[in-house]
Amino acid sequence: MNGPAETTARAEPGAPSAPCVLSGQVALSGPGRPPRSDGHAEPGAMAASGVPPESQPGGPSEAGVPSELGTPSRPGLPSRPGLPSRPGLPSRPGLPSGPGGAPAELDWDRAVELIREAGEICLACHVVPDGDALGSMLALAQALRTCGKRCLASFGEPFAVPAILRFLPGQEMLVEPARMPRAPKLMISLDAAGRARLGSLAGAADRAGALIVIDHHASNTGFGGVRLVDPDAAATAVLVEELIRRLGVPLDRDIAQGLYAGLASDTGSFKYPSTTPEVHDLAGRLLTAGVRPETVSRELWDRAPFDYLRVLAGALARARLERDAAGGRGLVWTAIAREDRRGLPYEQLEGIIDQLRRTDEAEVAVVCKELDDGRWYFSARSKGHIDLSRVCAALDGGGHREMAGFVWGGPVDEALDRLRALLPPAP
Ligand SMILES: [Mn+2]
Repeated sequence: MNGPAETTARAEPGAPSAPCVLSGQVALSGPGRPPRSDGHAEPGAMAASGVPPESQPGGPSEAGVPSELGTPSRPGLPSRPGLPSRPGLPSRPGLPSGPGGAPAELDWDRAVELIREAGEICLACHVVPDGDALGSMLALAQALRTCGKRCLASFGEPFAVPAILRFLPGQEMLVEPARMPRAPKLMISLDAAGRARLGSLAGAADRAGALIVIDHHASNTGFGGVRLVDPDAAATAVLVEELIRRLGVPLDRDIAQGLYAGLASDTGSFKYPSTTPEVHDLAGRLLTAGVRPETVSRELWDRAPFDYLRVLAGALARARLERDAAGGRGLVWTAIAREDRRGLPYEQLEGIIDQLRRTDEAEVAVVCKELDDGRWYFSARSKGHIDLSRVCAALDGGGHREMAGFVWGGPVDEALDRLRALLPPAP
């Protein structure tokens, strides 16, 4: 873990002398920057504290449950027209704001204003951060540092950056949650659908003089005084990029890297239906800023210790196909007990579901993974015909239609029986 590293106000080396718009004037778009519009992907549903992003509030709330990447999406939403390239403009006519739509123009303005006035800014993302949570937070932290702000970034215990995210720049700004101010003057919450998702930092959020919430989960509970929440955004990174743009901070490679990690994570490597033209536009701008997509992909998904191959082989060898399950649509599942892990950390098991869900004969894929504490985490995927968020909600978990999960304290077979019974019959 990175040691506590309180950053003091300083400009990013090589940054322009006045990279930020912090005095109320407008921020011009960078030269050559294309007009921008938001992605309109389905949000990730979110969970109570410590539960993977595929789980919803109301699910189990233990910290230490790993996160799963990606957010499936709801196709067919109309795209929104491009946003103005300058902040402070009147709100866009005809565009929704508030719950269910884009953030209100007023909230963007208030966020920029609060940041402008702040000396120190505390950032927090959800516990057991994924690529979007940590990537978005570190990108914003670096942008704020460029603006000359003292910036502390953290997340609730367990305070450990997942191995696959250790390549993200800006981690020198991470501090242990206990070192965050008890009552920050300005706090920004990222990718957390509710205060509980901030874990041990929820209290600091409650006590903050001002709380800006940046999130894209439909299940967002409505916390925070200034809400940059857009359930149609493909990732929190999409919203952070807009905030950074409104602050007038140019995207450098390190900032872009965090945003790209968020975007790639929550679109499943640009494979989910949340992958809109706007998502690719943003990805293009991030590549222009210097991101190497092959590097990010390799770090996030395409590397593992050799033992992983053995663990994967075992999980695949144990896989069972139940063609008659789910009303004949089929279920494929496997289980990975702690002793099957060969000492690999739990987080290393994240990609195994992606192998199982290839199965043509099964609409539903499930990987049952034993947690370090002996409970089991069930990762479930469907191909869209079955709404797994409902199925898993009935088991005290939750998530999205195509990606959901739940934690189970009893025997695996018992959970599988319950799950089978909850899968809908043939149409
Ligand atoms: Mn996200």
